[in-house]
Amino acid sequence: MAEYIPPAADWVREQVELYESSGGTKGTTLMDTGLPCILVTHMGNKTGGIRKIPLMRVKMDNSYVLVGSKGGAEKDPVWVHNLRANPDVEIRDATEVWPMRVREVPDGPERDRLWEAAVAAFDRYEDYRKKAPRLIPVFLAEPV
Ligand code: F42
Repeated sequence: MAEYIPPAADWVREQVELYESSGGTKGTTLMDTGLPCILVTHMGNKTGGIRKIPLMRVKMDNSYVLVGSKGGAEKDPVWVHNLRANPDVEIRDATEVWPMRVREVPDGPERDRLWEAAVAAFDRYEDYRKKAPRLIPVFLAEPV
């Protein structure tokens, strides 16, 4: 059985722990912004370990848009590599947990629509888009 390997960053690890240990009743927002987050449980593509990351909640019908912004950093977050290698994930949205499958959405009209929904949910994504010297990866997580 693969084991859980916590996120490297303290603030992220703490949010994951609070979100999960409270059954999705606490730690469900980005710091004090009040903006909702989801938890994406997935598999590390090198360690095979269980990885959990909080992302902003961008809901579209019964799917979620996952945005590899990492604050507009130079490089993609490494969870992007994980999702590309293993598309089967589990999404916790507050008290509910869903098995989902992700697919990366290439540049084009569909991605434009997902991007619009993402910015509507979290306007800082637009700042990150301007800052990042890369096309920010966008995935759509759909119910299996
Ligand atoms: N990040 C976003 O990109 N988008 C968001 O919308 C977002 C929202 C958000 C809300 C709350 C919060 O607490 C954090 C939020 N974050 C958001 C940050 C997000 O949770 C991640 O911390 C961030 O995106 C960086 O992701 P990362 O995968 O690059 O994490 C690094 C720092 C990390 O944990 N590295 C690990 C390490 O040990 O250094 C390795 C993690 C890993 O997955 N390793 C893979 C494995 O096999 O286990 C290998 C990966 C590889 O190919 O190298």
